[in-house]
Amino acid sequence: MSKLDIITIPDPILRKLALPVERVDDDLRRLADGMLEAMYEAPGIGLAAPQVGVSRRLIVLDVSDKEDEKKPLVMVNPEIVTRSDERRIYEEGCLSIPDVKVEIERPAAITVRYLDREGLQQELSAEALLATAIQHEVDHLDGRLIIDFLTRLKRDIIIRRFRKQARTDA
Ligand code: GNR
Ligand code: NI
Repeated sequence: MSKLDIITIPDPILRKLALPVERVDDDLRRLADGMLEAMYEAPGIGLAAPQVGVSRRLIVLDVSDKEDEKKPLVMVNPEIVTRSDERRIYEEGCLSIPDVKVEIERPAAITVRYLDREGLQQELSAEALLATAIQHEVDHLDGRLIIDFLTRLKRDIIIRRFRKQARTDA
């Protein structure tokens, strides 16, 4: 597949509710592989389909250390089914909002149910960085971004900056 571009704010695709994937077929696996490639190249630890302009419920992740072997994860129609009462605060970045970091408090541990790349249902318990990353990616599928955790003033300042930049880049 030719290289996928990662879109940035204020592209409206990032704000749409992504639709469920209806079939896990070769086309979908090709898309997932392209997303993994774009994620590793960026580099990032996760990527959601809307970030490559595809409004479908598909995410890819890899939180392994870069010296260790790769541990790619593909999750189709992910659904967070349990959330711990314990919270953790982590400074998150987003490939669709370059150079912006936001401290976000989320459940420290979750269980996520999803279809794997063969279309089989899986359930995974995650904590630490993986739990944070999965929640960040599922937020993308619902059109939610890390800047939504800021005050409206701070969010609007960032959006204005990217809008301006998009005009000068064009
Ligand atoms: O690469 C990424 N790093 C990251 C760091 C902390 C919390 C979440 C993330 S996900 C991000 C890639 C991205 O934008 N995925 O949607
Ligand atoms: Ni992101």
